[in-house]
Amino acid sequence: MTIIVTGGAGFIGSNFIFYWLREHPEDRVICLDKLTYAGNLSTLAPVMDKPNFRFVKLDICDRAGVEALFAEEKPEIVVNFAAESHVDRSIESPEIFLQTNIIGTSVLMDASRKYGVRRYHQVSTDEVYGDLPLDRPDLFFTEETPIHTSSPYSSSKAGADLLTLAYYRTYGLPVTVSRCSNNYGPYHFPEKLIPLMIINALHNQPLPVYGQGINVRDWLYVEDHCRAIDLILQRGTVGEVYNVGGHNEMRNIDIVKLICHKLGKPESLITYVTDRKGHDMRYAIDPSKIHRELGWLPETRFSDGIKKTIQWYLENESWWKPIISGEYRNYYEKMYGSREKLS
Ligand code: NAD
Ligand code: TDX
Repeated sequence: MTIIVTGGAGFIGSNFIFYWLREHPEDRVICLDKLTYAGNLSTLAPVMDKPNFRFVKLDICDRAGVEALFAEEKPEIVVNFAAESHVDRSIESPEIFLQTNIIGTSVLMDASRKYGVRRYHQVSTDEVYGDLPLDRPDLFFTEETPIHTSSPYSSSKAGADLLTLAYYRTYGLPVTVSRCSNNYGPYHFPEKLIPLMIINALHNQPLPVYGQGINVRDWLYVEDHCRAIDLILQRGTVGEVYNVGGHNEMRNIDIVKLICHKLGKPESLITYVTDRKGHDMRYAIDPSKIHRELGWLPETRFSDGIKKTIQWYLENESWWKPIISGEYRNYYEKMYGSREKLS
C-alpha cells in the first residue's frame, strides 16, 4: 500500500512518518513537502535511506507537480498535514495561509479524485470551533459545535474542512477529517509555546507570556495524535469528522512555570507581553466520539510527555540550534522586539 503524507518534514507530519514506518513496515510512504521555514529535511534523516520511503520537494499548490506525482505513485491513502500552522504569522500575513491551507487542499483532493484514492484524510484543528469561555468549564467542543473562527489561520483551516466535506458530498471523494487539540513533543518548531519556552529558558532569556497567561490549551502528546489518525484511516467512517484530545487543559502560565521548574530556571525570567490579537481564551475537546466508535484513548500522560519532550530538546540541540540561528532570528526580533512588556 502506498500512502502520501504531505507536510512530513514538519512537526506532526514527521512524527507520523516515523510512526507509520514503524507500525506498517510493509507500506510505502511518500513524503511531499515544500520545505518552507517550518520544514526540515534533517528531521527525516533517520528514514531517508529506507527503500520504502521517498521524499519529494513539492508545493501542494503546484497542480501539475501534484498530479504527476499521483500518476506515478498511485497512492491509496493521502494524509494532508501540509499547512501554514502558526497563528501569530497568520495575523501578520494572512495570504499564504489561504493559499496553502485552502487552495493546496483543493489541489490535493482534485488529484485524489482523478487517481481514485481510497481515502483522503484532512488533518484539522480544534481552533475551527473558536474558543470557549474560562468561566464555563462544563463546555467542550463536540463535532457538532458550530465553526466559529478567530484568526486567519483558523479561518483558513475551517475553509479547508468545509471544502473537504463538500468534496465528499458533491463528488463522493472518500474523506475523513480529524480536529485535534494542541500537540507537543519532539521536532516541534521553536516558534510554538512549549519549545520556545524550553529554548529561551535554556539560554536564560525572557519567557514572553501573552497577556495574563490565563488562556487555556488542551495538550496532547504527538504520538497519541498519530495513533488517532491511524485508527481513523483503518476504521473511521467516510464523510465523518473526529475530534481528538485528551482532556488535558492547562493555563499557559502554568506550562511556563512548569518548564522553569523542570529546567531549574527562575520564574523571574517570565515576562508578560502584549497579548495576541483576537487571542482565543480556552480550547477543550470532547473526544467521546473517537473513543466510543474507534476505541481511541490517549496513552501518554502530560507529566510523562513533558518530561520526554524537555529531555528531547536537551539532547537534540543539533536539531534546533541551526533553526534558531538562521532566518528565525529576524522572525523573533519582528514578533517579540515590538511587543510591549507588561511587567
Ligand atoms: P508545521 O508548521 O510544523 O509543519 C508544516 C509542514 O508543512 C512543514 O514541513 C512545511 O514545509 C510544510 N508545508 C507548508 N506549506 C506547504 C506547501 N504549500 N506545500 C507543501 N508543504 C508545505 O505544522 P504542524 O504543527 O506539524 O501541523 C501539521 C498539521 O496539523 C497542520 O495542518 C496543522 O493545522 C494541524 N494541527 C496542528 C496542531 C499543533 O498543535 N501543532 C494541532 C492540530 C492540528
Ligand atoms: O511566545 C508565546 N507566548 C504565549 O503566551 C507563544 C508563541 C504563545 N503564547 C500563547 C498563545 C497561546 O495561548 O501560548 C498558547 C499556545 O500558543 P501556540 O504554541 O502558538 O499555539 P496555538 O495558538 O494554541 O495553536 C497551536 O494549536 C493548534 C498550533 O500552532 C496550531 O497549528 C494548531 O492548530
